[in-house]
Amino acid sequence: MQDNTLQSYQQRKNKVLNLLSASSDFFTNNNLPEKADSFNKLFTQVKEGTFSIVVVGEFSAGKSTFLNALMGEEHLPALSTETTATVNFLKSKALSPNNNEVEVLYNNNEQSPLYYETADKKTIESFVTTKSTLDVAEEIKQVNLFLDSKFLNDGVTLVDSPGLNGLASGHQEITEKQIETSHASIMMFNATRPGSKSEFELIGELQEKVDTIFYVLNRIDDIKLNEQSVEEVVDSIKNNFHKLYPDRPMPEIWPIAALPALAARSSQDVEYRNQLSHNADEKKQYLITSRIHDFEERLLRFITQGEKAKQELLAPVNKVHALLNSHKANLELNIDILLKTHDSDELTLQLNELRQEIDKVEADKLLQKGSVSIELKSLCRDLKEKMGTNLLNLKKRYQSELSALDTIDDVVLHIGPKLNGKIQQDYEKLANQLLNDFSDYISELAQENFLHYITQLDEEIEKWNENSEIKIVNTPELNAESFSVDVGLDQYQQFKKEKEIEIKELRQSIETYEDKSIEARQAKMQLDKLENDLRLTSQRNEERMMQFSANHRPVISYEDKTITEYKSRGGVLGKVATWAIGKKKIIDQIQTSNTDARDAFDNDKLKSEENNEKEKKDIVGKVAQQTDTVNTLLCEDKLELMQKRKEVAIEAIRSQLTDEMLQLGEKSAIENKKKMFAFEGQYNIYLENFEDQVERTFKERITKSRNNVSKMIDNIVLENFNQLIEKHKKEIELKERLLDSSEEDKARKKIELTTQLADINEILKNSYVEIKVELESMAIDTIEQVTA
Ligand SMILES: Nc1nc2c(ncn2[C@@H]2O[C@H](COP(=O)(O)OP(=O)(O)OP(=O)(O)O)[C@@H](O)[C@H]2O)c(=O)[nH]1
Ligand SMILES: [Mg+2]
Repeated sequence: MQDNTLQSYQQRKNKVLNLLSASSDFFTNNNLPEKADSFNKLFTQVKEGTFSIVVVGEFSAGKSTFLNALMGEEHLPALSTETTATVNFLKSKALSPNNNEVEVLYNNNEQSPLYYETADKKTIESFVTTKSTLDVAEEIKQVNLFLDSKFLNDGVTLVDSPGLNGLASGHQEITEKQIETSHASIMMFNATRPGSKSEFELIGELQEKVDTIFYVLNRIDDIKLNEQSVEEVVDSIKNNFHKLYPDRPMPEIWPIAALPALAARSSQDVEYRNQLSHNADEKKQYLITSRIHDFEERLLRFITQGEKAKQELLAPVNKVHALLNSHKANLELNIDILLKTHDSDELTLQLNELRQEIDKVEADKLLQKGSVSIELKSLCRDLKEKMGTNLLNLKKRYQSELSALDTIDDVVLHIGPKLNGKIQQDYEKLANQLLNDFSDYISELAQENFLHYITQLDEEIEKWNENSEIKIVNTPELNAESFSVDVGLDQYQQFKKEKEIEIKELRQSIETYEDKSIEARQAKMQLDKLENDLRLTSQRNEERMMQFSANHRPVISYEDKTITEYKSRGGVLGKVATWAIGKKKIIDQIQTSNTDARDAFDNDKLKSEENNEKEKKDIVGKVAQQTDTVNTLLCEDKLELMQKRKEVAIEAIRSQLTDEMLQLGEKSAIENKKKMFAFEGQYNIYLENFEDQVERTFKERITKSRNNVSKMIDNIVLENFNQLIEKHKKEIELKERLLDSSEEDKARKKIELTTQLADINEILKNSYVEIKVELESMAIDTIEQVTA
């Protein structure tokens, strides 16, 4: 259904374009290029006609998220804190000057625009958000994103604006200015804190400046449903609306949830409910929760069928009618003259009428001159008054910025940098804005009263605007840093550093004591163990020696033994006998004793004794050595005492530091108050200085301009009246000439004029009537709906 409406809108637009080009052709063919030209201008205007819809609301209402949801991708950065810092325009991709998706325009005209191929969030972030390293509100004029979207067809521009009521400076002005140049607006409430006072103030301003306002309640998925239903929130906004604007019809309020809609549509990851990716079922559910579809349909209907579409097309059609008709009347007049020339009395009568007309024009000329200057005077009076109020508001804003700060350090941080130009620029901007209003107003005045001469007037105003910018020349000096409080914080920091070193050293010695204490404990334990070993060894030795007690000693054993001996016989005979029969065999019976066992026992005992002795000596040696070690170490108790002393010392240093800090704090609070007071005084003088200069220059400037413009308009009026008179005179001449011209000439002229008339009638009867009827019968979608 949406695409159908879009299609029929495009068809109608084509018809209007055809009508315009047919009219232009007509004048070109008949040698009237100037007239053809104004149709050509209308043609381009309709073809490229832009229509801007600005999204406004407090910060974090979800404006950027909503536009992303509409586009189906996350192009614009959206964060939980104040984010958007300048206006971003979303336009049709077809309008990109070089097929790039991003165009960054700077406030400083000398800085050439930047282009980026794709509108990804990261690129855009650095030019539009409060997180940027640039002072975005100050440096960036606007960022254009050229995207493919059905919401951006036919010259529609969607505008994301910085949130109102945030902390950052400059945002309010940017948004307010954008509202003034927009054709329609989407007012976005935040369902988590709906209907604040400032929101309704904003609505008041919107109602004055834009014809069409859509009211959208975003973040309905954030409402705690156990506390309040969506409908209750909607009703509470409606009630407030009715209280504040009782005469206005109750608006429709569209509840939506932009974030889930975006999460459902985006091809990239979008964080929602602490989740980065979402499955198809979840996405389906998100779209239902978001309720965005209904509102989108409504918006598209407005763009393609509503007041916007109708006006945009009807205005040029009416213009065609007016211009063709006027030419037609002229033709008819001329034909009439041609037909009636035989009647010279009639012609004389007409000539007299024309002469009277000239007199009337001369009188009008004087009247017009006077009325313009009266109107201008009252305009200047109004503007001066407005200047006064704006200046007061600006001063109040800067003063309240100061009063929101507590310390001079904060002042240095937040206001300090602005003293170097920013405040001055704000004052200049304010003056120049009003100066612009002045010239806009004059343009309007010209539109209303001198429509025929508008190009001439615009050119003059343009020239005059070029060198009219107000610049403050006399900049007062104010340096926030010179108010800085010095209560010896640096010395304190130095002192603190030294003390901290001391504490560190004390801590280290506590640690050494701890180590030592562990060492002593271990040595003592080791000694205990050795002494125990000694005891065990002695015990073991004793047990071992028990087996060597006297009654275990083996006795000596005796045994009888027979000993056979061979002995040589004595004497010669003996010798002979020995030689003959061998030695003499002697057999002895003897008793022998056996001490082997006893000796072995004694031997073992000795060995054991020696072993025991050695073992004992060994361990006694170790005990002696460990005793020495233990004696050289400090005892644990003593170490603990020393540790405690150091801890007390640390405590003392700490409390000294705290005392110093407290004293310093008191001193600095007093000093700070004094300095804040002094600064405030100087600051007010500083602001007033700008105020005086701006007010004076502005007054001088507009008085001078008023005189110039008056003169200029007078001249133009005069000149144009003179032209009119001239034209009448020419008519007289023409008629006089006709009286004398040949019948042949007249016949030729008649044919020429009748053909033209037929052509015009053709256009008016066919193309014009068709589209006119179609447009008039087009159902207009009105926005406001009485539901109360
Ligand atoms: N739950 C939920 N959060 C949302 C919704 N819309 C926006 N948010 C979140 O609200 C925060 C603010 O959103 P933005 O889109 O940056 O709001 P903004 O109005 O553009 O804010 P400024 O640029 O500061 O004026 C972000 O954290 C968004 O994710 C929504 O429908 N539901
Ligand atoms: Mg934003």
